[in-house]
Amino acid sequence: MSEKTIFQKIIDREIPAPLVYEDDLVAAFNDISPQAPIHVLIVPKKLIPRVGEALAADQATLGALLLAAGKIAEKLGISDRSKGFRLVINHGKDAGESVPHMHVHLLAGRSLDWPPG
Ligand code: D5M
Repeated sequence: MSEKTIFQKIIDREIPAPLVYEDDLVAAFNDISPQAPIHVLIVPKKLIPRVGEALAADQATLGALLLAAGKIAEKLGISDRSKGFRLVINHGKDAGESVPHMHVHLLAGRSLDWPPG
């Protein structure tokens, strides 16, 4: 059995982190190193190391991640088109992945550059 990821420890309540959102399949908490005024990480409770390694059996979990993003945005008052938010998933070295437990970054609260760096 490999070592739990830092996100698994948060989900299993072994490391304290207030949850912004939780349902049967996903949990969300604030990023420790925020890149925008709002920076939430939405994480599957069952480990998927990275999005490109997700299986057909993970389909419901992948959908739950995006549905959770919409609910969190609504709760935070950023779902109106006059505000808005960005979702980011980093897969691998070139994308800057640092935690091998798939997660969706929800970024908002400022104007975000495009293309990303
Ligand atoms: O993003 C991994 C993200 O995880 C990065 O933005 C920092 C964040 N992080 C790392 N440890 C923690 C803890 N303990 N709490 C909250 N956020 C954390 P990646 O896409 O892999 O580069």
